[in-house]
Amino acid sequence: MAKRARKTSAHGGKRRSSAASEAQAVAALPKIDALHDVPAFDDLRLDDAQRTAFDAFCATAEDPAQMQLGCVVRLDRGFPLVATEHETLRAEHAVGFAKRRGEEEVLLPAVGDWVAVRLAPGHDMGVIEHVLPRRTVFERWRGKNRGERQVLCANVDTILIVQPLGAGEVLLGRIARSLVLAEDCGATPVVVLTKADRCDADGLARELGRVRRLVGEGVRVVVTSSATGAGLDEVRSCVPPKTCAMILGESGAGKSTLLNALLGHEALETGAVRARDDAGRHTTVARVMVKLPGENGVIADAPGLRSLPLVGHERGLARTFPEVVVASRDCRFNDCTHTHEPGCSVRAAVEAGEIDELRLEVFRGLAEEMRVSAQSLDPDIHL
Ligand SMILES: Nc1nc2c(ncn2[C@@H]2O[C@H](COP(=O)(O)OP(=O)(O)OP(=O)(O)O)[C@@H](O)[C@H]2O)c(=O)[nH]1
Ligand SMILES: [Mg+2]
Ligand SMILES: [Zn+2]
Repeated sequence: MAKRARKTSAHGGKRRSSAASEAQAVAALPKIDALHDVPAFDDLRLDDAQRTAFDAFCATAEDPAQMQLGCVVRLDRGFPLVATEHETLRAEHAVGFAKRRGEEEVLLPAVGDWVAVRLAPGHDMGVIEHVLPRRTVFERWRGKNRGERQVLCANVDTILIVQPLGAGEVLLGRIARSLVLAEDCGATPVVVLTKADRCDADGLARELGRVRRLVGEGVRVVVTSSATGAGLDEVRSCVPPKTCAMILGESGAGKSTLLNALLGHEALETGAVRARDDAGRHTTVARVMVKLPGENGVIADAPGLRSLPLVGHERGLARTFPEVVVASRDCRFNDCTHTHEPGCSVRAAVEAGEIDELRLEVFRGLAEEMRVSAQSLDPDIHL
């Protein structure tokens, strides 16, 4: 079993039974040597602010010589795998992370995070002491719990929004919601329509037309089939070297299968969908980053997400529907919902053919959801 670098780990100092079960958990983790396609330190981009923050942290740390700079490239049942300049190692969280949990917001490391990790001499397990500032962060609100957010990927450049073809209509509402979240965090969205082999030419043209109408000209749409290999090079071209993309979509959408096709071998586990409704069975549980072969970047796989609530994502909404926001500046009422109000310049723009009615409809749905969610989070806010 791995020796700990310090006694002051988040899991340390507890009753023996919990220490023993933690030891079991660590022993059950995939062995580093058995993992393939794990990104190395040089595959990931560190910006100057992050480097400076690491140096500043080391300047105040005990035994700075033990500190290494690394990137979290996997999370298996909560245990981070960290790629440092010198090696790739398992790590746990310093005790501070556990203590502060539940009080103020704590930066628990997510996949993609740059961290300061301590490795004491003679130990093979590191301790993450600090999470460095994030360039971008993709997070989602979980359930109805006030203030509970889950970071899915840090320092992400591109969000690959996956929707499967060949199982009824592509869900435009889901794509729109994903666009808002991607834009909100400052990542570039790309829509990836998977399983094109399940769809005939007419069906494909129809679905592509619907998606195009929704996303407009500014967003790239890629059609792929992991069965025939179609569209794979186009996906690769969305992930240039030193960039990180995250794949986002419902369970069964074909995310892990697409990654395997891009890698050229079965690196990630995949699962059958239910014949009845094409839903997946949440095959992927770990958060895993893989390095694409050749001159390409890194993609983070993630478990399928059923819900993507919109809470306070006004910036993302405005970036996704800029024409609606611009037109709404001339509405008579500040809080115009662009449904029935007199003097609504957004509806006027739709009537004049300047704004697509479909886009306005989707915008209204998402804006209304955000008004409601803001009220349920804070009853004192009435929008
Ligand atoms: N026909 C066809 N089937 C596909 C394609 N891609 C994936 N599938 C099938 O879709 C099912 C689900 O694929 P996964 O890759 O496990 O889906 P996932 O999005 O990773 O699902 P979770 O890990 O549960 O979130 C599997 O049975 C795949 O074989 C494709 O391009 N064509
Ligand atoms: Mg999967
Ligand atoms: Zn209006």
